Amino acid sequence: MSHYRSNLRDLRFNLFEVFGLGEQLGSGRFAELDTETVEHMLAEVERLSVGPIAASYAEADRTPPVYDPRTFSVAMPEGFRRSYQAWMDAEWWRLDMPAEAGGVVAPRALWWALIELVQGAQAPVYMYGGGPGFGGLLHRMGTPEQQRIAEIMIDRRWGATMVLTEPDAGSDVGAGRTRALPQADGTWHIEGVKRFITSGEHDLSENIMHFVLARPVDTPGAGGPGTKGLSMFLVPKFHFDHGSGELGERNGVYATNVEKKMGLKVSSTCELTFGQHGTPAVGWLVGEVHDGIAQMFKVIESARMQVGVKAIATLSTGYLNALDYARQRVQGPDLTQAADKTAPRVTIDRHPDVRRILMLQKAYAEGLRAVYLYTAGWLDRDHAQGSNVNDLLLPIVKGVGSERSYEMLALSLQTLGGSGYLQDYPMEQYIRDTKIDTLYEGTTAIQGMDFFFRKIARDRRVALDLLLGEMTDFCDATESNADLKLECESLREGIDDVRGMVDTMLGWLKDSGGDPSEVYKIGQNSTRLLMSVGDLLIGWLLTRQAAVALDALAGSPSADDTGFYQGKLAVARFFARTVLPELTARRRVLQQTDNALMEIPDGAF
Ligand code: ST9
Ligand code: FAD
Repeated sequence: MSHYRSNLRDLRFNLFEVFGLGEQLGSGRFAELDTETVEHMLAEVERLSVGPIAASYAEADRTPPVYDPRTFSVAMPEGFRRSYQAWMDAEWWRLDMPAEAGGVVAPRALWWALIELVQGAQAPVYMYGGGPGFGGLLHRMGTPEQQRIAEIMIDRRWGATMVLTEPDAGSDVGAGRTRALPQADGTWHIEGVKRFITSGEHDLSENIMHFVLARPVDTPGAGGPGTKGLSMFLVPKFHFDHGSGELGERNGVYATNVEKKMGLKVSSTCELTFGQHGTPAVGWLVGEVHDGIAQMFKVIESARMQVGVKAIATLSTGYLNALDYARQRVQGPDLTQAADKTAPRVTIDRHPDVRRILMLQKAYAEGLRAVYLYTAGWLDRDHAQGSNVNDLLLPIVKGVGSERSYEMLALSLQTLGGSGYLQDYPMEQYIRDTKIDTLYEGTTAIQGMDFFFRKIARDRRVALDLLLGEMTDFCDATESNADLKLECESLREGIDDVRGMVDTMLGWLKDSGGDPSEVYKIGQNSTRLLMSVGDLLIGWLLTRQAAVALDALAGSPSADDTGFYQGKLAVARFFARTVLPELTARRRVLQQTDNALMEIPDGAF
């Protein structure tokens, strides 16, 4: 039986009933899609995910890729190869590519919904399969010759990587020392060592295109310090004919190590060495412009979304596995009959504490799903409205999505008691495979700082106010409904708490002009703010769902739908009562921040 428990019902509820996807279809940019086609896509990708994509999940963990240091090569496990091939052959990845590069234009929320299914089943299938997506991006950014290269990458399904990190340049990408030396023929020779490169070497595709950040030397006007001095280069594993795509000699980029990791073992994480084994690593400057960090952030934005959705997808299957178990496992009497040693034993989902952790998992799994779908939806709305709400929300999808999913997956495992600790169930692998999501693509601390400094302060809080305005409008329109009064009250308090936190932090930022140490107070609180806005968003979206569910219950839904909609009311109320009130305490903690933490002698830790 598949480890993967999908939640297509909730995906369809979000897409069609809450966010009105049906109204976007059949006209304008999505003229070629209708509801029936979209339903078919969802069902088909679910079938693939639960089936062949999930099939090798445990096997690929227990028998991970094998690295051969003599040939610098990596052999992938056979089961995983079949899962990967099933995804690539189905060609759904065309929905993420521009039409000019052979893509099919589709709403972003639909795309990410499909990717939740794939990643919940086995995320590395999507990660290794990212090559055509990189090709699509190259098609947008590259010169006409590079657009041809992009077509080759897509046609031949080449793999691709994003290559930023070095031993001394992790969060601080601008500390990178890998150099790019200009050649007379217009190419560049790349020299240096990169580390932790996902999909850096494997045998799933005939070629791998590395998208590498390096610092040009001997180049007027390029190559200064920090991230702004970095340029982006295409460095293929094998040279190839730029017209036909036919493979040529090996290029001088080699995987000189593959890391042994806590989880996500089937994803090869490589040290890549450029130009140090007797063969130059030849590269081409992307778009013939020295604009590397901005170009790489196009990839990073997509990858941050991917990482958040990966974590959220895993939490969802973790929760549904836990729920199945809790409905079957019989242990202990009902609490009201605890004194009666002859009382009948009940399934553990009757125990208040198990119900508490199940409902918390449901709240975050379904709430975060709504958050990423809402965020993706802004890409289509931003298109029309020109705001930055999608940018604002990316660190929430990535940072809050990964932190809460990891935290909640511990509760999924806990629900199974000792059995959860065994490899008989997928929980321990879920936890190991999800920990990475708080680390790569910018750690949570980096997401928190990005959220405050770039997405709120630098944006002069325009996007944030737009978002909080939508929440307030919702409360105005909904609070007269007695069934949602309590939820709306909690939301209003939460909005007020978030405004208070942001005002205080912006005040510190202003004061830091006179006293630079004031900025430390922001640094102590940026993750707190990120997590708090995440909780507020979840609370709001769960309440929006509850409003839709109330309307649906007023009709005559089927028995299954009745249970589903009642669940939406229950989870919104639970979150409003047990989580949102925490924002007031967090605001207090934030507002009483001083710099005592920074003044503690370093040796006192
Ligand atoms: C990694 C990979 O960890 C993990 C797994 C990958 C799996 C791959 C699978 C992918 C599958 C699918 C892919 C599809 C591909 C393509 C599809 C495409 C559609 N937003 O603040 P400043 C820019 S990889 C946008 O001064 P510092 C901006 O240009 C490793 N842009 O920064 C800015 O200039 P300006 C991941 C942003 O102090 C410039 O940077 N590593 C943003 O110099 C400088 O900004 C990390 O993520 C933003 N949010 O450097 C590193 N922020 O201001 C984490 C900055 O003029 N560290 N820019 O606009 C950081 O993010 C740091 O904060 C830093 C700091 C490096 C940006
Ligand atoms: P550090 O930057 O050393 O951070 C250590 C700690 O300090 C963290 O808690 C961090 O939050 C904190 N910290 C650091 N700087 C600050 C600051 N200014 N303010 C507050 N806190 C800070 N990279 C690629 O380029 N391509 C890939 O494909 C890729 N895949 C990866 C796959 C795996 C499995 C792993 C483990 C890493 C991968 N990475 C990749 C690298 C990844 O992006 C980095 O590990 C990550 O950005 C963090 O860098 P670091 O590990 O050097 O940690």
